[in-house]
Amino acid sequence: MAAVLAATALRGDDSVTVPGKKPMLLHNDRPEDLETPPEYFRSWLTPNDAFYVRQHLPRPKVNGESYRLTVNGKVSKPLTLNLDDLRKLPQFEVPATMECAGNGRAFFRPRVPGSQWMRGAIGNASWRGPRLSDVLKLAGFQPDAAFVEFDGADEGVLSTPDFVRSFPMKKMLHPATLLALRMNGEALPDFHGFPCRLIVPGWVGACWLKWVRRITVSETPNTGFFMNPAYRFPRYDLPPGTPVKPDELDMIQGMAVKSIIMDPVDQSTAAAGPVNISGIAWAGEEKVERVEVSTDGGMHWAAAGLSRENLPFAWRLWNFSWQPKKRGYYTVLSRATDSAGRVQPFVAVWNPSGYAWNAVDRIGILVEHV
Ligand SMILES: Nc1nc2c(c(=O)[nH]1)N[C@H]1C(S)=C(S)[C@@H](COP(=O)(O)O)O[C@H]1N2
Ligand SMILES: [Mo]
Repeated sequence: MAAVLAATALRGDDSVTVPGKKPMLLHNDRPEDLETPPEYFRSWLTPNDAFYVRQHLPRPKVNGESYRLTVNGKVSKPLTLNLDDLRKLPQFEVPATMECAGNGRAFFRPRVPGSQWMRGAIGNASWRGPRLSDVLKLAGFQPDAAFVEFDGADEGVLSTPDFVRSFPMKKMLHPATLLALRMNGEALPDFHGFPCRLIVPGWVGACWLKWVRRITVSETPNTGFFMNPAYRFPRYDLPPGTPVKPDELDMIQGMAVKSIIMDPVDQSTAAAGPVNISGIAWAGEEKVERVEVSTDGGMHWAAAGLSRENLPFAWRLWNFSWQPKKRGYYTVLSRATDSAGRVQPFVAVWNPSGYAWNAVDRIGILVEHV
């Protein structure tokens, strides 16, 4: 009985404390999958100790002194680099938002299996380290090789294969694609890939390989589990609840346009006076151009104020001050538009793995006094 109770508590939305982290929402405890609680989305940079954690395999503990990075495959000078070699290359700083492909999975109907992330499998950090392209140049990469494969220090276990993935050369040569050694001014925490992780700005979290220790330039993409069927999206929209043919799936790359409401909390009661509605918005490789808010279920929309900094890859904070005219229950919606003209849809595309949830966000709020 005690075991059953413990398991229930662990799978619920209760917050837990894990060494090195603020209380987080727990989705899995071995290894930890931790969701960021809403209050941390009030700052543009998400603190390292409140940043969400997603790991498929037991977390490796890498020693910085003995760490070696191997660069091989279609290269003229295979390399073995240590941490100092990486630190001596020109360092670049890129603020970028990382979102798990499964963020928002809990909202799909019919439900889909997998971690039931709500709004918080996302964070924005300032990443620093050498450009991947500089490391590839050092190794004399063959420029017509179309893919770069990455393996981290985490290793496969019985039920889960090793986390190995490869990405198109074009994105790997982008000047914002880094091998990050630092996160928000600190060495990368173990949870986030110490000592070295791949930063793929604008692309979903599954591309941001942690604990990188092997980079292989290749002519063909990796074909392991984490390339296919994982992290793929149906090429054609499906009736919700139906299976998909494996050869009708494409790799998920860029993040969708999306906004979420952080304040007020869903199903809360507003204090008297103006109600501050606020949240965040992001758009993968595009810039966020506009966020609109409706306080009447979508009949009328008004523009929210956006934080000034408008970069590709990084989210913007938004807010909207609302004075309700009468008491009652209100449905509040938010929707973002990006620099490519993409608008956050009312309906997210159902898919069997529950990826890329980006429907207009929605909360309910009770106003008792105006
Ligand atoms: N080596 C390795 N890298 C990984 C993963 C992993 O399991 N192993 N998970 C990926 C996924 S699915 C996500 S969403 C992000 C999560 O990064 P974070 O834990 O730093 O938030 O890391 C990615 N990189
Ligand atoms: Mo993820």
